[in-house]
Amino acid sequence: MLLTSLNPLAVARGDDDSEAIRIGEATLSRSDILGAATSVAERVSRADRVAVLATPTAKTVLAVVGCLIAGVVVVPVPPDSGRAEREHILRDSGAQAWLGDTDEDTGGLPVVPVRLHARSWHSYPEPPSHSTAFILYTSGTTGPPKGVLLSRGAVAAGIDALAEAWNWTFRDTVVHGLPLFHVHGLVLGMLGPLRTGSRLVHTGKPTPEAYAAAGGTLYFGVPTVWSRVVQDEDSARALSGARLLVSGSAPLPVSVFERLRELTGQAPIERYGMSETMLTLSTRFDGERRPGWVGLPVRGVETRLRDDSGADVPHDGESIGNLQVRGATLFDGYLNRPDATADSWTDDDWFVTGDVAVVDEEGFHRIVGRASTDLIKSGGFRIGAGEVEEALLGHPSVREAAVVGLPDADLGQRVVAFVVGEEVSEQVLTEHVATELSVHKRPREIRVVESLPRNAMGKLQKKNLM
Ligand code: MCA
Ligand code: AMP
Repeated sequence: MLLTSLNPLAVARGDDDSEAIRIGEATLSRSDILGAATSVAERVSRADRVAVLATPTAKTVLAVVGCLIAGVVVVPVPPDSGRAEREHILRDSGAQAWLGDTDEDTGGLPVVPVRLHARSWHSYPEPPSHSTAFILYTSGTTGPPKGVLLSRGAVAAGIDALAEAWNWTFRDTVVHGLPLFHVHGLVLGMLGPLRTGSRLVHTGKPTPEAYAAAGGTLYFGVPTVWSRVVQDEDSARALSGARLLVSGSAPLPVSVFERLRELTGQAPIERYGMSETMLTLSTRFDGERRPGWVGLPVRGVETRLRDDSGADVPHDGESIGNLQVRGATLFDGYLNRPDATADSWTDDDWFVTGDVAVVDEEGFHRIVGRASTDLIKSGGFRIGAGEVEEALLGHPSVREAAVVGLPDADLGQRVVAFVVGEEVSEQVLTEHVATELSVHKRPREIRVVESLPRNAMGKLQKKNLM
């Protein structure tokens, strides 16, 4: 078995004709996936990179796997991405074709059809492990989202490290209902099952009822999903027979951790990651699970804590430092952004996560928060305050805007916009952001103010808005 292979089907095990993936209305066996995805590979193989409209459907699975088979870079496009965001993703990535519905805004790209029943058994050589598998767009504190370059080797290493930490095997049935355009749903949630040979049930929306009905062994969710599960006690109890309940993408409140343990009889696994690093820290299937803590570095990853002057921060369970990581799961930089890429690494080649953390004597990590208040996590989605402010300023009624993430019991943080302007309509502005960027980036609240808090130099004091 090639550990660096990213043809996920190269490590298929078991019965090729039984159900491998259930998603939307479709069920696919491994042999369905291999045949139909290879047929996609034949149609895209002359391209370098293509856009895949990442709806939670069988066609997305086939499009992604087909590109991986052919060695063509996949640029997942969030289905709800609005005009400005989609235009940016398509232009910045240089995508040459569009795999997905044609009644969408395809940015003028030629459309390559994905057919569920097409079959090809052509065999493609495995591309080098350093070649790019995905360009994933993710928000920064300012400006439009940046394209994260993830190599085939990094993706494979990331999945294999989690397989080891979670004892994840072909005996598992993975269940989740996460979007297929981020690492969580796409890499862990879709390629993970294919590479480990486990079955996948994608529930569509990640509702408590759908999770309860899915009958899985390994459940993935963002904290918002788990917080909704514990409010539906019957659904939560139905998960008692699962092997592992895994939470990540944002901090899991201790109260939700405890409630999950009470209702299901098992403590959830918490793990930490980023689009740029994939998953780097996790508690283990056979190790301690401590509420509020995300565990140990996964295989192939190292971490360190540094203070603002670059000095080591002691691992005493209390001292807070900037979390830096390095290892096999890291990205290769931001597309077209050498400046941002250079800023993200230290001189001695550690990636600066932008998260602050503590580490205890046993090497257990707790994420304390982010160094910048301008990156918001809402429902597990990463949202840059700057991009929302820019979208708001693009509306004629807005003169000034400041966006912050305020605590929210359901979403972790909710996007709140403070705006100065004339004849501001909250509904119009919310809609404007939802259609320019994407629906989850829309402010959940707009507060119209006379002026924004600024210091004597005129610099915005966001802390005063939080
Ligand atoms: C509301 N809606 C609108 C508008 N307002 N539609 C258009 N325009 C509007 N103005 C509709 C939405 O389309 C949607 O409809 C519905 O309202 C609910 O939207 P929303 O409130 O945003 O969603 P939610 O139901 O509250 O979603 C909660 C969620 C979601 C399911 C937990 O936040 C989610 O999927 N999060 C996962 C994020 C994730 O995977 N992050 C991973 C990145 P309809 O229901 O009809 O569609 S982190 C990562 O990858 C790293 C590596 C890691 O560590 O994992
Ligand atoms: P994204 O690039 O969308 O994956 O977002 C990455 C960010 O999500 C990280 O930098 C963290 O701030 C946050 N994050 C991911 N997992 C966790 C976790 N288990 N606990 C706290 N924050 C997390």
